[in-house]
Amino acid sequence: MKTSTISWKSCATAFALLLSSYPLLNAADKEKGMEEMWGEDTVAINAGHPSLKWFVEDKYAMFIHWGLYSDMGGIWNGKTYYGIGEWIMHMAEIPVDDYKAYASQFNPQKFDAKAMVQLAKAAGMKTIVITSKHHDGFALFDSAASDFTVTKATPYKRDLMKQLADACAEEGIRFGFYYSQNQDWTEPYGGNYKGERPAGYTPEDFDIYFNEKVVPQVTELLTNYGDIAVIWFDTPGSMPKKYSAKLVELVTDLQPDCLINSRIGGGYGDYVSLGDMHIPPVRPDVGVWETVDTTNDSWSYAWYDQNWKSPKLICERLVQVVARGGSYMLNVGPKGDGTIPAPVVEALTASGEWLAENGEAIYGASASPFDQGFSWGDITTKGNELYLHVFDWPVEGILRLADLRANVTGASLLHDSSTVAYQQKGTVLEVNLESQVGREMPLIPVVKLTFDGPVQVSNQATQIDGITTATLLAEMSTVEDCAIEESRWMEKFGEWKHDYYVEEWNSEDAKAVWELNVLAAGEYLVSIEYSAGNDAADSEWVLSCGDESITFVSFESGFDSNKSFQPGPPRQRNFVATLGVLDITKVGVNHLELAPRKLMGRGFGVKRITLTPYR
Ligand code: FHN
Repeated sequence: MKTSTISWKSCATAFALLLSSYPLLNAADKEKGMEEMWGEDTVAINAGHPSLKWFVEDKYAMFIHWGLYSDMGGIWNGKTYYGIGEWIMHMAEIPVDDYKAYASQFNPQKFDAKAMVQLAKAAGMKTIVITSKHHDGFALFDSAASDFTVTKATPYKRDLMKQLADACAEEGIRFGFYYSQNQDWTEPYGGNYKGERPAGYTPEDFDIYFNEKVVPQVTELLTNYGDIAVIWFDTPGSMPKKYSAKLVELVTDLQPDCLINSRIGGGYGDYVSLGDMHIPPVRPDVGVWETVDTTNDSWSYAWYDQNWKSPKLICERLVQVVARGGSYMLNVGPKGDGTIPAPVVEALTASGEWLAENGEAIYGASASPFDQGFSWGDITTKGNELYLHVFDWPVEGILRLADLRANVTGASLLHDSSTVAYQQKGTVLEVNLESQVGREMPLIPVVKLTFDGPVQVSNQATQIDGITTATLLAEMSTVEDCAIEESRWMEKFGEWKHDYYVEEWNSEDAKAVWELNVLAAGEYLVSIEYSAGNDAADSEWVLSCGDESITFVSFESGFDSNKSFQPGPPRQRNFVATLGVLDITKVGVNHLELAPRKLMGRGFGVKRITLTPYR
């Protein structure tokens, strides 16, 4: 990341909302914030782990959230509880005994491990990671350490994890377990137990839960199911570091090749799991990382959550993650009977067909040489090749790229090898897609460019190509006397949103500067997206580039009602204002500077500025 002053803490409103969305956090968690709960900001300390090679090359995994909550599907005692499906015990305040008794109804007769694994395979995924035990404490495997398991407490009686492990081994898919090590809502000494704690309870009694359930169960998982590729821990919260250390020791002893994600807590882990559903628009500097995402909004099945991602959107999100240097784990939520909802099967099959044709640009690919994406799509790379993933076909049929420190020797469409016209003048390349108009195209056409050497880029400035709209995000700026803050919050079915803002303008000397690489001089229509409270209304701002400038006033942007499933304060709304036309007269590197002229309060929070060619 090129910004040096970026801060990951949430802005006040969003942070309050976020904490109210997770009322189970204790006071210590609240002080430390969500970073501690996810452990996401800890750069992996074990980046030398040999299994990271496959992790980095494979790119794409299936995440599965499945348990008793899937059978409830969002309904308890005839009433729908909107929110994250697997949190229904918390949302509906289901008493521990009632929740445990529900296991007698769990009978996933339609579960077909082979079909599930084959779906992952058809989708182009290389690994499956499933919730062996989520926060509710119910184990989908046989365990001597608990009676609250699929084998002992349900009419189904068979070990679901064994079936899936065997099917993965047969089909050549890597297999891993999600395990909630800290939260266990049905264990009297577990984190955030939902019943009355036993008399004399002290927080140190977590030790009992840890030694009597976590250690034996993790041992079982790493002993009875063959080679385990990943053990995926979650919500470490304020769990003392010694427990994370103990788990690392256990996993390393039992299966040294098994990877551990950063949500083990305590600064441990072999790679970083970013915040849920976070696809960073600018390359993060956190070592090896992944984004976990869902096919809809909730993780586990809930009848009301029908916001399915389309096959194209799934491919786009995968490409964006790979283009920023990460790996993508996409979740499916099977129903209680073991079947996967039809829209998921369709979307994964169709996106898998795209990958079957275009996988060369994903598997084993490296990040784009550019730290950010483009308005038309994104780039992945391999050796001397660049792969341009065209999400939105350019209106004039031309893709313009600058600052390429190598010469193109060939251009073709990856899926059918048909040649594509191009012209390179110095470091600027124009790819001409006009002749492709009207031809049948894959979900995302990929242009494969071959160069005479590795492609290097000398500056990461946003390219202003004179054709498409360029977006300048807050996190792409360099700031002085103001700050770049992350705001993240959860919406209706548990989906996390992540935004960054330039805010906290301390003085009229403050400024945010975006570097531009202008390929076409001319007039650009400028818009700005911001949020501003009452105290910041009527601030005056100057946006300048070279000798040209625009002066404007910011208004209070108002509030949106809280869209989360938990009560909470309203969220400050964003407002988009068109500021006018800016004449950029110089080709090459320019600086777009935003500064207050009359500052009220701490000013507004700027999310993005866009520049659209005007004529
Ligand atoms: O609380 C869990 C949630 O239910 C889900 O399992 C996600 C997946 O990343 N992790 C936690 C919240 O971040």
